[in-house]
Amino acid sequence: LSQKGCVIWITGLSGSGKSTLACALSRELHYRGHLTYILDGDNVRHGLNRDLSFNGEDRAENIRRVGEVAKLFADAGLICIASLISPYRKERDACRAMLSDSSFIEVFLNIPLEVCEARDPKGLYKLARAGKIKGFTGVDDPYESPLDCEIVIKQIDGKCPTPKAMAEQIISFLDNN
Ligand code: GGZ
Repeated sequence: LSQKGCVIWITGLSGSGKSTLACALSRELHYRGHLTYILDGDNVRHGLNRDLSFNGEDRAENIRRVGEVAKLFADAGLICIASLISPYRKERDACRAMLSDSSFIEVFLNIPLEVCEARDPKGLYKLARAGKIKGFTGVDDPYESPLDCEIVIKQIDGKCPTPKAMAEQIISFLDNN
């Protein structure tokens, strides 16, 4: 694991566990002596991006701004963990293009919609199915899976890996690249 900064970009559906993974990863990296910073979609939307809605244009701008800020952290030598749905391939690729080849690590948290929906930690899927939230990712708004990302995390024998196991999968990639 090198000391230079990078961006670990976690993409996936609402309820896939992006924020939990970001926290677990941050903790494991701290144990190993690294400085990290988490940019979480849900949090950033309360401050920097509080002017943005969930329409297509605003989601694209949300992704772009988080990409720009993530790059600043990486330039400062930190491991920046960005966790947002980031449903559009084009915008994720634009964030990748801001950084050098090895400094953008895209992680697809590939948890099936049914599983995310069954978890429904904030009851948002229920509201979306009832038509009370319009344009909810995976329900009536698109999610474009990465085609060629560095890391894919998925269920094994129908079970999600623990956050720690997911974090270790990412760290072993960093160690080897
Ligand atoms: C998707 C929504 C929506 C809609 C509110 N679609 O699971 P959460 O609750 O805590 O995280 C989701 C968060 C998504 O913000 P992001 O900045 O990650 O999204 S994006 O990258 O698409 O800009 C969800 C909640 O906000 N939420 N409305 N319509 N998720």
